[in-house]
Amino acid sequence: MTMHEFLHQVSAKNSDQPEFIQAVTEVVESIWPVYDSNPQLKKARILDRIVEPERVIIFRVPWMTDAGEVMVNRGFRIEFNSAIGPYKGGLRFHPSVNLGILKFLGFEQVFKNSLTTLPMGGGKGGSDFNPRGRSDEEVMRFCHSYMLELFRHIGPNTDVPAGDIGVGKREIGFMYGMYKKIKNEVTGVFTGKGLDWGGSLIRPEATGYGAVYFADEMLKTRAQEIAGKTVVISGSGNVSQYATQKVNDLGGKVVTLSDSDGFIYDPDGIKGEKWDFVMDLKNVRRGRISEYAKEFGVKYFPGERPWGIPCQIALPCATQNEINGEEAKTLVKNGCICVSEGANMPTTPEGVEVFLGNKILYGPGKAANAGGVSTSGLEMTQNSMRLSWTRDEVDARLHQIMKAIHEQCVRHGKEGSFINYVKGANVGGFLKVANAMMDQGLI
Ligand code: NDP
Ligand code: 2IT
Repeated sequence: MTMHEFLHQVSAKNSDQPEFIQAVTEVVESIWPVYDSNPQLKKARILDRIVEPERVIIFRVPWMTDAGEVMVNRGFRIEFNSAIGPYKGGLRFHPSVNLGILKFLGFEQVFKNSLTTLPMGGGKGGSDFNPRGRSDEEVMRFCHSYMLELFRHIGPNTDVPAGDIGVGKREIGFMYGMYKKIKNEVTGVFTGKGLDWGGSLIRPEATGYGAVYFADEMLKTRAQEIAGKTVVISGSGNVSQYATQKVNDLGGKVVTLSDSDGFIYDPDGIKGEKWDFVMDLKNVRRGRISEYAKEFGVKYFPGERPWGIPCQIALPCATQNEINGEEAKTLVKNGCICVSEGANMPTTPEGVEVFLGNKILYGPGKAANAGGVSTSGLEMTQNSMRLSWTRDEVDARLHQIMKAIHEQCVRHGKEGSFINYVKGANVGGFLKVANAMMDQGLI
């Protein structure tokens, strides 16, 4: 079978799942030469098996609003691949969530987790529940109901969920609490837990910090550094907040943040009390980024994305397909030399082509944002040992893992003097999982 025949088959089988087809196409295009030259992998039909989740769980989540109205959402967990460890990956609560989006995220997670150097398989889950505007009590009732079904499918050695869009410490607390009550067990079944109940230092920071560490590693290959550079960031949630903090620590200047309603542009940099304001706005008051513009008298661009603002470094940290081909061209034209993806698949295939074609430093999400799940792996280790490492110890391990991921990308992605991080991440992530599947036979 040729690559095109294979991709055609995947598209035909999943025709209602464009994001999943997009993620599979990117991986398969990268790894095909390796796959095609290995008759054993082909005979074992590793690719046919790797694009099929081991298990998909879909369930009803009924809950009640504060006003007494009955609501029904759809819950999911995709247990994609356990060849190298328990299923591991976040839960997303967002109205756009559907089977195809979670399958794309679960598929990416398989390769990402493989790159982390830790023994974690890939999974993802979530719901089309929209937490926006809901009270804490409503969110609690939803999370409890969600866990009343999910509990039977997960476990500290089976499947370990965490956060993603719309799921942070609050939601994990409610879900973990219900799991503990039903199972009568205190275990590391979730990561991203609160510090007082089994969480790890640095886990909240890890994805944002990791994406900046990865950018730093990429820049070093061209004798460049973050200090003195202007950085454009999208989103204003967990990943964006700590990416901003780390850029500031390293002497760069972050000039934008966004949410789904628009972006703010602060040419003086989002730091100090301005960063504190964002933390309070987004994590305590759960308000909109437009309030930043009012508070500090800067420009707000409703309904727009920040990619038209000139920068040397771009960190997309909001959601999938948030940089299209035109926006990628604009970034490059304005002098952007480095893109490190905090979000999962934020760049469309046309955008990726622009970045690779212009040979800029382009770190795809499955490498650049792997610091989050890596630190989740470190949280699992601490839970198993029943002890907690210091902030410095976890941060040092995170930093070391990001360097190791970068090295794998260089090893598998070198094309002359250019490093194709897309190819490097996909081939590196694939080989470990494929070899593990070969060792375990036809299951
Ligand atoms: P949060 O929920 O904390 O923040 C998400 C941010 O992105 C918000 O500012 C949100 O704006 C914005 N956003 C979400 N959906 C859209 C959309 N459709 N269009 C425009 N803006 C949108 O999530 P995280 O920061 O945790 O996650 C951000 C990205 O990072 C996701 O792609 C996630 O998969 C990825 N990621 C997260 C990891 C983690 O550890 N949390 C690990 C690795 C990757 P609004 O409030 O208006 O919705
Ligand atoms: O996309 C991701 O890697 C995450 N949302 C984090 C997953 C995790 O298990 O920490």
